[in-house]
Amino acid sequence: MNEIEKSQFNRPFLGERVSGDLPFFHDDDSFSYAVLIDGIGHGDSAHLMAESIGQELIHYWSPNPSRMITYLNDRLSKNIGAAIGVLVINKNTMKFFYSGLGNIRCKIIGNESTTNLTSTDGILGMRYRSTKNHEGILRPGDLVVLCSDGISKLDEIENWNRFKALKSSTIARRIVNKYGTDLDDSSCIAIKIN
Ligand SMILES: [Mn+2]
Repeated sequence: MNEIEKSQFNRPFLGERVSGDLPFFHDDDSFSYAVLIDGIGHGDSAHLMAESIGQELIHYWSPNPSRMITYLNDRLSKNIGAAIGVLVINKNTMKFFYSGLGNIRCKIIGNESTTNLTSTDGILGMRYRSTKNHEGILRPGDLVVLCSDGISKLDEIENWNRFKALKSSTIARRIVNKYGTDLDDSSCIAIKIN
């Protein structure tokens, strides 16, 4: 079985104590999940919003991330809004599904090519649209990166092979430190298939 090496790094808006981004992971026997939530605004209010969405989400793990986002949207209380990206990996087959709503980027850097998985335009809880599931197969050597919109210029990275040689924890931290802005929460999930 392939090893799925997952890490995240989360840096608040400059001067804030807490981040309104919430990257986190979950595993069950068959599936490995990675979730990135970007609560609207920043500081304490955005942080609490992202936390409350995360708390709700843990009741709806499903191999179908688009369905997870729909369930979640239906159950959120008013005045809660966020962007969200959900990646689900089948640990036996390495088949993945990704679905996103709002400004979350998901990039798969393979040995031969790089794929950008688009998120559907909208805002969880406030401006819902049903989201598309992207699917594919992950292979040893692949790197998956999920980023909040505090990270920019990811497309300008040309030498991904240098990143791929690093540990996932180093990749996530480097991407935030190098490509994150001080004027938004910046977070990154890095997943290496070993
Ligand atoms: Mn943001």
